[in-house]
Amino acid sequence: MPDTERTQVGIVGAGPAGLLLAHLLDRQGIASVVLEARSREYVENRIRAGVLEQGTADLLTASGVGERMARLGLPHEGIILRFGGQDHRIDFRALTGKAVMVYSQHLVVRDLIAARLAAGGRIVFEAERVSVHDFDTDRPRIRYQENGAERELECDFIAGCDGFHGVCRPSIPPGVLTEFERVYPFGWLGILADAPPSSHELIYANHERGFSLLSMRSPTVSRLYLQCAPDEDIEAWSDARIWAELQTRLAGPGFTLREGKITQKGVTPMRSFVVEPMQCGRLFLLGDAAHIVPPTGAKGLNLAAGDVAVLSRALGAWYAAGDESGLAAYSATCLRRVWKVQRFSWWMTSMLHRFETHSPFERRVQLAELDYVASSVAASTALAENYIGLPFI
Ligand code: FAS
Ligand code: PHB
Repeated sequence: MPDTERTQVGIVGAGPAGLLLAHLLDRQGIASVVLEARSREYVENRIRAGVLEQGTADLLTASGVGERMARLGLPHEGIILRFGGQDHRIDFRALTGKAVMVYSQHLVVRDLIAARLAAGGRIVFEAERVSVHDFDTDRPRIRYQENGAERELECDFIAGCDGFHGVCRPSIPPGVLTEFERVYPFGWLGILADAPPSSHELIYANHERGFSLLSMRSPTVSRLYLQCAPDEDIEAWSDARIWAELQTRLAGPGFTLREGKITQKGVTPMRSFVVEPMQCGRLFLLGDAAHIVPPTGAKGLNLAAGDVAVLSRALGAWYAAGDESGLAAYSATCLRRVWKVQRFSWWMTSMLHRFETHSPFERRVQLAELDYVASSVAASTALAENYIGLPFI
């Protein structure tokens, strides 16, 4: 017989969604247990997103985990669109009064793990064979193995925060979910390099040879991406070849791209994905478990934070007053924002990447769209208000 433990909310996954949810629930006096398949060392060093919307940064600060972000985060008041050999700055502060925070996802994860453990929170790392059960009843259960021992977690609710390849979404019976997907004919080859960022702000470049992005992680670490085939073999890309391609695609007026030691490289395929609804009985899906966006709009992590804001509020109302309305409306509330963010991420991706299937007419229309965004206050405001982040609720 497995050892049985009881909590209020069982959370599968210690990425940004699962950890932020556990943190916000704890601040409402709601107990949770987080079950994570990987080691603490692995999740704390997994390099992914780099841009926090104003709402996400404010949520971290307001909930008491923003100290290191305040010290190391880089506030950014705009981005640069580079096309046709020219630069066009989108001024977030002037257009929206807001900004974004460049702060690496793995540091958000470290900050949240530290806060949970300092508060006595329970995170089971290297949990194996996690499975979810009876979420169509009021006594859902999670089974797993810890150091080879069978365990069972009894809870009131299960939060599926286990990412795109997790176990929770596939555990929902056939016929309940509808999937929406668009797979893009390209991916991103991303690098981390010990090179001071060559620009104070992010540069999104549309070049004849393909898209590239200059981002950063700190005053001494650059994060750069270039569009590649979705199944690109990273072994075919020497450091010299990567830098040469970035030099070509990021060439701009008065711009010099500083090179340095590449410390990490990888290829990420691109898709847009949404599942409806984002809940089934007492199982709720959050973050990448429910939706994936192409990273062009810097939205993946921020969408996860939005889902957490909605569910943590709804669970708080249920425990405080038995109010079920927020839980019943969880999917509809999240999906309104999810689809607007999907649209923006699809639009940024379509506008900035080279499509081999584009006719010469479509290529001209794409360049005209960039020119319109760069030259119209209305169009650049629309980009800015989506980039800094739509309201969570
Ligand atoms: P996560 O995937 O971060 O976390 C899920 C967690 O669940 C993981 O720790 C996983 O180990 C765990 N898990 C999975 N299955 C489990 C099981 N069966 N049992 C227990 N635990 C399980 N977004 C951006 O905005 N900008 C970017 O540049 C960017 N780059 C990315 C690069 C890559 C390679 C990937 C995969 C994603 C990238 N994203 C980016 C998106 C990414 O940041 C996600 O949106 C973000 O991690 C979402 O957080 P979570 O929903 O918590 O999912
Ligand atoms: C990053 O810094 O990793 C990053 C920034 C902006 C994006 C995507 C990725 O749109």
